[in-house]
Amino acid sequence: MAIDTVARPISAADITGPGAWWCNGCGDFGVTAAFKDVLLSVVNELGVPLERVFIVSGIGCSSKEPEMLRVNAYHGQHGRSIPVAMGLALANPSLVVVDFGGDGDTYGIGMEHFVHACIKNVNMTLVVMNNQVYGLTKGQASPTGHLGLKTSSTPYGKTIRPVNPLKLAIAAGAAFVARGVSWRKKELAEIMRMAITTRGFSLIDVFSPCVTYHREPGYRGSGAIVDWYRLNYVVDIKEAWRRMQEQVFSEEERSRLPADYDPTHHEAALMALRLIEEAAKMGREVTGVLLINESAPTMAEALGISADRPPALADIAIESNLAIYREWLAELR
Ligand SMILES: Cc1ncc(C[n+]2csc(CCOP(=O)(O)OP(=O)(O)O)c2C)c(N)n1
Ligand code: SF4
Ligand SMILES: [Mg+2]
Repeated sequence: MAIDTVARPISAADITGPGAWWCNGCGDFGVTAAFKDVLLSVVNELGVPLERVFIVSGIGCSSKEPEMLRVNAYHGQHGRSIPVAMGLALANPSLVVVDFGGDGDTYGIGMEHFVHACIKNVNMTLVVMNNQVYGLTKGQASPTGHLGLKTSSTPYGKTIRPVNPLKLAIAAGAAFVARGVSWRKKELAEIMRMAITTRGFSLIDVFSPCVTYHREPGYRGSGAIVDWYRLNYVVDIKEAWRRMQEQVFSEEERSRLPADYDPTHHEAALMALRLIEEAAKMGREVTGVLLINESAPTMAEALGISADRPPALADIAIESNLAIYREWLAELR
């Protein structure tokens, strides 16, 4: 979809798309609502023209995000949205590139792209709507499905341990690593704003419940799955730091670490990884902003690509470049 410049300020109606076929109560509605708020503030407050925002997606329920919005977008193939996003970020570094994926999309078929995007520090934001299942294909367990999760593909409960995308992103050198939840819109929007304004690769893994295929014993009916997450599954990183620091870190370590959890601290990666491990022992997953570290060059910077002379806008016509093309040909002879 190609979007023309619209006069600022823009309203929610300007960025609302035709809508996706999502079940009533799907967590992905919450992710959309948060992102729309962010888009309004990116355009109206930060002054980024709407046509400089580009969103991409793969295939899945979550990947129908472009249909929920009216922005420049590319709805691609299952697991392959990250290479497209990477191409956009390199071809025109002045774009705000946001990729919406699913947990199967990103951490299954698209896993190698995900890890390399972290390592290469592509300047983009990846929002993964993590519901622990393959929603679009009727609810098989995904790589993030927790141990014991019963689905159509794991009728006796999942026995293969889940992937932890936060640990992978931290270890692979992402600039920004966070987890949001779809039912807390304000907090999720704040995380998205921070991710978009961080230079480098940003991962936001969002628990976005599938109300149709994610079932937990004792939690019946739509809305119950949110209760399951709230009561049994998530723990905020700040809270985890307060509650667990004594059991996880030695006195000597605590003496040099901040009193409150700080994602910008130079040892935040270490703190986050150890708290994730400790929470996992109790069957819990951490949420919140875990890491912000803008010290590494982005992929575009490492390649010498600048926003002032974006490759996408370079004039490569033969007539305009005849002299240099002749020079190159002469070198090859
Ligand atoms: C190459 C390829 N393999 C498999 C599929 C089938 N397929 C479509 S969506 C999907 C999984 C979707 O799960 P997820 O990425 O978690 O998104 P959700 O629907 O849960 O939001 C699969 C396996 C496909 N479309 N293309
Ligand atoms: S199947 Fe699940 S993920 Fe897909 S729209 Fe319905 S609730 Fe959402
Ligand atoms: Mg999924």
